[in-house]
Formats: sequence, C-alpha cells, structure tokens
Amino acid sequence: MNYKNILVETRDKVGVIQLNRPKAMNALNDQLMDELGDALLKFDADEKIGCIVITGSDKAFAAGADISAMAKYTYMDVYKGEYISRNWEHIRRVRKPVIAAVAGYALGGGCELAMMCDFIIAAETAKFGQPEIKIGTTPGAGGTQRLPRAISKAKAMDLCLTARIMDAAEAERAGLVSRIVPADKLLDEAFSAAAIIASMSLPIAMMVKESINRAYETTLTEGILFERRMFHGTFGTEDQKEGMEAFLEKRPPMFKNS
Ligand code: CO8
Repeated sequence: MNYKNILVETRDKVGVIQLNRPKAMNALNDQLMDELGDALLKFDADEKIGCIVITGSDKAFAAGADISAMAKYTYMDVYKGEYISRNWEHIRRVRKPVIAAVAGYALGGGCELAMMCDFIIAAETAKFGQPEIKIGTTPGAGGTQRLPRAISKAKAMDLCLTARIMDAAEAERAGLVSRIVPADKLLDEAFSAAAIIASMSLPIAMMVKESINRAYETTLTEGILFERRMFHGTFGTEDQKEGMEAFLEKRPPMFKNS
C-alpha cells in the first residue's frame, strides 16, 4: 500500500507510525485509518519489530474523526461499515505492545485512538477530550467505554458531556497517561521506552499485554487464573530459562523470542 496520510519508519526494533495530515490536524479519515491499519498489521507480522510507536505532530496527535468526511453520511452508510467504522478495530488485533506518543490535541477519535494503544506518553502540550457532543454526536470508537475505565466515571461524564478539554497534567493525575515529558523530549522518551520493551523477549511481552488486557474483560478470579496460566506458560519458553540463568550468572540476557 502506498501511504499518503502517514509516515512509517523503523528504528532498530521499533516500528514508528506518524499520522501526517498537517492541514487537517491529523483528522482521521477512512484513507488514513486504512493506512494505519495496514502499517500496524505489517509491523505486527514483522519478526524484527518488538514494539510500535504511534505519534502525530507538535500541534495534534489527531483532532478526531474527519468531520468534513462524516458530515453527510447517513445511518446506513455508517451502519453497513462502508465508511468510518470499517477500519477502527485493526489496532485491537495488534499483539505487540503499542505506545501512543501524544503532543497537542488528542480529541474525539484521536483520544480514542490514543486509548486503544497500550499506554500513552504525553508531552506537556497534550490535550485530551471527547467533544463529539458539540457537533451533535457521541464518541464512537470506545470513548464512553475506555475513559471511565481509565479516569473514573465522574471525569468521563464531565469530559463527554461538557466537551471540556483536559490538559496533560490533569490527564496524568487521572491516570490516562503514564508519563509527561517536555514537548521536545517526547519522541526520545517514547523511543527509549519502546526500545526497552523491544529488548525484552517478544513472546513474554505479548503475554504481559494479553494478561493486562484480560483485566478489562473478565472477573478478578478468572483474570488471576488467566495470569497464572500465562505465568506457567512462560516456563515452556527458552527465554524464561535464559532470563533466569542470565540473572543468576550476573550477565545481560540474550533473548531469542522463543
Ligand atoms: N475533522 C476535519 N477537519 C478538522 C478537524 C476534524 N476533526 N479538526 C480540525 N480540522 C481542520 C479545521 O477544519 C481546519 O481546517 P481549515 O484550515 O481548512 O479551516 C484545520 O484543521 C485547523 O483547525 P482550526 O483552524 O480549527 O485550528 P484551531 O487551533 O483553531 O483549533 C481544534 C484546533 C480545537 C482541534 C479544532 O480544530 C477543533 O475543535 N476540531 C474538532 C475537534 C472535534 O470535534 N473532534 C471530534 C470529531 S468527531 C469524532 O472524532 C468521532 C470519532 C468516532 C469514531 C468512530 C469509529 C467507528
């Protein structure tokens, strides 16, 4: 696929996807989402990649779904999946860790896209919100579901009902972002976190991701059982043997992703 709305590069074992529609604040249209899905699934299938970073520009991670593209859609257009909803679930199929590096606006679908990533590193300039109510619609890609889980029902209601925009400091206090850094350090911070993850055993990192995501989908008892079985499963890997032996021999591990 020839990408027109994203830039893709590989930095050692890290796959980087930059949303790139600067004139529209990286508004997420179908073409961009198709390209993003394609790039994500390619990185996921690439044995050399251990972690993926999604980022935007200084001004905007993404200011939401593209309002100019959506304005005329009918219920049938969007319900049948031809437009808008056809390609938003790709990111959930990615099994490798995905970091969102957010500067500027992450609004509506942009905030939802960031929340679909495994964690968010924010620049001090980052701004989060679900302002869809102002344009006569609701969040449609998980905003009403992931926000209450991430930042509490009270704050989710506040943001989604008033369309208030939350700054990076508030987002960190509320638990939406894992760290905040000065804007000019954002990519360095995201790359170094991604490089650390990519230096681990990939299958073990995938198991950690799967286990944490399970916490959102099941009861505590079932989740703990799932985690226990994952933990047991690590003992069937070469990387568990290598990791523990390396610790005992006081040397860095040489993981083989097997
Ligand atoms: N869609 C299309 N164009 C946009 C969008 C957008 N979401 N956001 C900004 N732009 C465009 C503007 O129209 C403008 O274009 P032009 O220069 O041609 O007039 C350009 O980007 C720059 O924007 P502004 O001039 O408005 O810049 P400001 O710095 O004044 O304001 C804001 C920046 C605050 C980000 C402002 O542009 C804004 O409020 N944007 C809209 C935010 C919004 O409402 N987002 C939610 C959209 S709805 C949504 O995301 C639903 C997701 C559902 C997904 C469902 C999947 C199944």
